[in-house]
Amino acid sequence: MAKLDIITLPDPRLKLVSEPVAKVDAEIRRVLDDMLETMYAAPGIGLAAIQVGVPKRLVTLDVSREGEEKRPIFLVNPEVTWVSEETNIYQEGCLSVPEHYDDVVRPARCRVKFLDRDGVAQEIEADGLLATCLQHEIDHLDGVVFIDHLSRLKRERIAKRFVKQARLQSRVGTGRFGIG
Ligand code: GNR
Ligand code: NI
Repeated sequence: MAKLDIITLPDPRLKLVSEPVAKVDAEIRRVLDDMLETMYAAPGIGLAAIQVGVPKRLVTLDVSREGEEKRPIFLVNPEVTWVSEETNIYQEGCLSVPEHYDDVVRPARCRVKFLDRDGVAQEIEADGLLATCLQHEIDHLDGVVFIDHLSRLKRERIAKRFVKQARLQSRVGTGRFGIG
């Protein structure tokens, strides 16, 4: 297994619509295993493949609590098949939007069909944090980040911060600024 680098805003790849996986083979399983290692190391409770620069419809997830036995879930080509009318508000964060957290309104429960790590079709019904995280990850597969659910003012404020930070980083790298 290998730990991969996680891309952050304003990387344009976060806006890509990821491609469905044709066959769950050894190469796909290797990407899933590397994603799980990357997610646990971050640490995060979910990860979409595009967050490590792979535009395929792959997700890893584990909402087990610290000290509990780990319960990793691998999802290939996940699709939301049903959402509740009832909504829920969670303070969300994202490994691709480090250090920003805000309330997001989403359906409180959902059903998701997917292929598991062995390529077998599964369907799960979720509520609570799992339902939120599933929707957050499937959003990533469609190029949507949680800040897209916030008001335009909040979204643009956060986006601007990351553009500014990226500009500063590139200047340090070229030695034209600061101590770089
Ligand atoms: O680690 C994560 N925590 C989290 C908390 C609330 C709602 C969603 C998430 S997902 C996030 C990891 C991540 O960025 N996945 O794409
Ligand atoms: Ni995320």
